[in-house]
Amino acid sequence: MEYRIPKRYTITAALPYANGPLHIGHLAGAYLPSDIYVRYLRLQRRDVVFICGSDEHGAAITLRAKKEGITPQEIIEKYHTLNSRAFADFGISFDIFHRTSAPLHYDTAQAFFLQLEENGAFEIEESEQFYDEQFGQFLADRYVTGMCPKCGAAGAYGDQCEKCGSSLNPTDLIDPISTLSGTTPVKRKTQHWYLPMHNHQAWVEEWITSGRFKDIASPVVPHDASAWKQHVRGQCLSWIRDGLKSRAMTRDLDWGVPVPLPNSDGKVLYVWLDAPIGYISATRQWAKDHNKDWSLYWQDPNTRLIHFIGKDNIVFHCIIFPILLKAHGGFILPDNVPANEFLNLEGDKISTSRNHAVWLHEYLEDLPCRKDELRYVLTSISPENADSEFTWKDYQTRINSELVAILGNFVNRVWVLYHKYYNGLIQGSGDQISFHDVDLKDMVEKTYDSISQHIEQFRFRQALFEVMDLARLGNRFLTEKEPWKKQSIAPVESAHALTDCLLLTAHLGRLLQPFMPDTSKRIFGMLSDEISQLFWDEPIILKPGSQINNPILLFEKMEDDQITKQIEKLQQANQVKAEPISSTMAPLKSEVVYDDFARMDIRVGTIKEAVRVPKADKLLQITIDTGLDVRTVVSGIAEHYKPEEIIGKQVVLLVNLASRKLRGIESQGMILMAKDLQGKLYFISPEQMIDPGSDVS
Ligand code: B3M
Ligand code: ZN
Repeated sequence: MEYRIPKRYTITAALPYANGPLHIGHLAGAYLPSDIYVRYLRLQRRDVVFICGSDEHGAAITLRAKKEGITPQEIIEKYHTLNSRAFADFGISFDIFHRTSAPLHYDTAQAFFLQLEENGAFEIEESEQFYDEQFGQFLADRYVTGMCPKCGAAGAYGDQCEKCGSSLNPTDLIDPISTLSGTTPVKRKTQHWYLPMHNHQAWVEEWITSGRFKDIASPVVPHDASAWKQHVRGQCLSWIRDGLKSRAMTRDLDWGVPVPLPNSDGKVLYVWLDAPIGYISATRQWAKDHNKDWSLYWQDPNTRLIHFIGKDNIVFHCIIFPILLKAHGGFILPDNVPANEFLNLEGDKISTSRNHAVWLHEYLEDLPCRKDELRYVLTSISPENADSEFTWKDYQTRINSELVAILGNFVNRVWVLYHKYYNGLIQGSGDQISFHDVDLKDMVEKTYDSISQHIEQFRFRQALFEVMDLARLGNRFLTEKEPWKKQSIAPVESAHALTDCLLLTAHLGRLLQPFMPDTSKRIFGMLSDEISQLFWDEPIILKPGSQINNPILLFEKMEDDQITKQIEKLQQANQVKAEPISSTMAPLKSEVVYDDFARMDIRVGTIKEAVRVPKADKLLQITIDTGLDVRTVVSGIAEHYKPEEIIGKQVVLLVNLASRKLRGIESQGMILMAKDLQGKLYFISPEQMIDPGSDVS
């Protein structure tokens, strides 16, 4: 498909809820594909902005806060910090990782809502919503579960059934239960602003099916519906053929962007109205930081807007958000939404609640030098058009039999032979080396074209396979030319063959940049001190007579014990969730008098640092600001909390406990923890951040 290159690109990746850590399913679903695509566009010197951030509203956050006994604000602080650090450490190259709790987002979302209201985009409806009488609050979508009316699955949420993907309204559920109190909710009248999506049925259907949108100047790149993935268009069409229905765009919640209208106390924007506007507010923040005009990236038809998401977000990005953008007016619509399917893990769905996941921050702790290996494996098994499966054995096999045995081996052979015969001095004449072997040259050029086509069509695993095929070709070429045999009888031919291979490694380095940026950098570093990146169209200058550097091993083999450790870790994690430790309630202790209690000095403290105690699985060494001083406390919570998880948390501690040495560390005080019947430990924290040193009595 030939088309003019768009003037600029806005690439968004789904804003992860700030209510839990990232796992490999998130990476395979949206973040790795989008990062590959953006890195490629930058190498093509295209004007691109890569947008992401934390989705910090919605019932999922308040539910998690209630579960952990902390505030929603503490939840989002913890996970926004954890996730933004994990993305950065892993190398997902967002131009901005913003957040929907930012004031600029509130301004943007409320202005967007007011414009919709002014345009008459809403219908105000009074409806019956589920209400939890015990908690005295209306129940938003995720606060209600029940049997899915479509497929009969238990545990469907009020807005969506995870089993069959159906989008639901809470009142559709059979035998609904409040997730707050576990009781059957009652129905109460409440007023909300509804988006009458049926009024948009005609143009949405036209837009999704015919591929050319009529009454906005068609974007530079034809909205080629055929370029949309089959499963994406299929889900949209089934939604459309079901008939688009009105959907409430506000909720009765105390956590979210307040509705900016009179008589709307206690009402916030529906999270799926709020969050996609987070892409716009993030772009505004980025533009402010970089002196750019944000509107060019959202309101200029010469910009190509592409949303990278997982399949559970398709209708929100392909139908609801486009309707909102159109109803607001002046915005471009997504040109493509190349949603991925799901990644499964060791024969089961990845599940946060069952702790069945490979967490990104833990992977980076356990295997810090294996970022590109994970990028390689996840791209090779990317669920681009169907669910796929990650297993640690397959991870090991792909590293050892592909990265080590093919790519790493080829580059290493070239370097060893080049140093052996030429001491690393690049052979040839003229300003730069070029291919002697015409077939090899042709193959390389064809591969660039083919890889570009695949990437432009979001076929990243095929693109990566073709890079690896080029490395296989290099190994075959080297074996056929066998310079180690012919060096003495045909030195010129051998020099040509080895120099062709050297040039081929430079092309491999360039082609790998979107997929495995660290590996590319290492190949470039072996070739020359002057090359740190190679644009797609840039000539590769390797001067005859210049010196290549010493070889380094691109990849280490993955040993069995490393894999066994990861598999056991996953099994233990499942065990912890699957067989909760049953314990009885602690017996009542003997009576004390008030004076006994009055002698204890109990304060609120803020955790400033936390580290594991070497060779002590249960202990953390924690630095706490007690308001009186900053002190060290050793606490037996390492099997329940990771150090990075508790930074910034406020705790209650006994500050006048006689200090004692634990594993050689002076511990001054004791943090008070609650232990539930399953043996899990919980912090006792004030309901909001208060002064360290506040007295507890
Ligand atoms: N946070 C859903 C998710 O994390 C939602 C994406 C919002 S993108 C605007 O799956
Ligand atoms: Zn269902």
